[in-house]
Amino acid sequence: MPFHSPLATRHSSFVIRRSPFQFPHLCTMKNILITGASSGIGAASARMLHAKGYKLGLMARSTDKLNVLAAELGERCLVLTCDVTRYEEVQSSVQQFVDVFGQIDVLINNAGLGYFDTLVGGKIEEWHTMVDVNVKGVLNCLHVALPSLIEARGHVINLGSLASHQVFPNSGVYCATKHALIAISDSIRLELPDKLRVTTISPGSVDTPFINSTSNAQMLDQYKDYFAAGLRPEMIAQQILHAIEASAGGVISEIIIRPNRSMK
Ligand code: NJP
Repeated sequence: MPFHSPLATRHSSFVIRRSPFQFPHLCTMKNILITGASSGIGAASARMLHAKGYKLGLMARSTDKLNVLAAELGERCLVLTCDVTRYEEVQSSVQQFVDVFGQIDVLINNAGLGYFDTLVGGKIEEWHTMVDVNVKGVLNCLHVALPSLIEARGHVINLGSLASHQVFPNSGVYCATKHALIAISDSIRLELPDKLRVTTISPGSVDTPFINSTSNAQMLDQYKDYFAAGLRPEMIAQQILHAIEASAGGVISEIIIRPNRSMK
């Protein structure tokens, strides 16, 4: 069976191949589970990865949006309705994915949200939800997927943020949740260096519906143009693809990407 990879270069009628054994993961790095695939960065990543031939598990709560995306993409997609804060739902989704595709080669922990507010004005339910989705949701997915990922010598990609590295006003709890992802990524790297690759993708503001979660009307007004002028989600998808496909030569531990605010 021909081995098609980024290392296989077509010259008119023949294909130059390198031995799969030199780069064993390229033979199997096919099945990608994306959380938060119904919108923004997750949906853009699904489109880009699908175009490259990967098989995808599309996870989110919004079945209708996932179905629309899956219909657009066609075959090689599995819709997995799942709230990442519910461990049993994550278990069931991961099981379905493994039943259909065999193993998880890449887990993209992308589902997340942020509510902009001051510490004094912040709502406790919103703080809890950010911790539940951005931290516990990632841990739920990691815990359930780890055995399959290890078996596959796979790759975990965590969606961090500039807020993983610095604290911004009016988003202190969000920043805390994104700081936690650095610790989670580092612990994977330290404990499983010969079994898993791990990459943290840390973007600045990205033009997605992300900011629309903010319930404080004044904050929404203050930030919405800032996010609208942010990075395109396809730019983040491109970094995810790069992290997956570049891993033949080395592991990309982290990509930090900021909007080019000098552009008009
Ligand atoms: O946001 P959005 P982004 N269970 O709102 C899903 C980080 N980030 O693409 O369940 C399962 O378009 C939700 O699906 P649904 C950010 O922190 C962003 O911008 O159907 N899924 C949707 O698919 C996040 O980690 C910016 O509502 C749940 C997705 O999450 C990641 O990028 C900057 C869920 C959110 O899509 C993607 O965000 C930055 C749950 N309980 C980092 N709750 C930025 N946009 O500026 C939510 O540095 N989802």
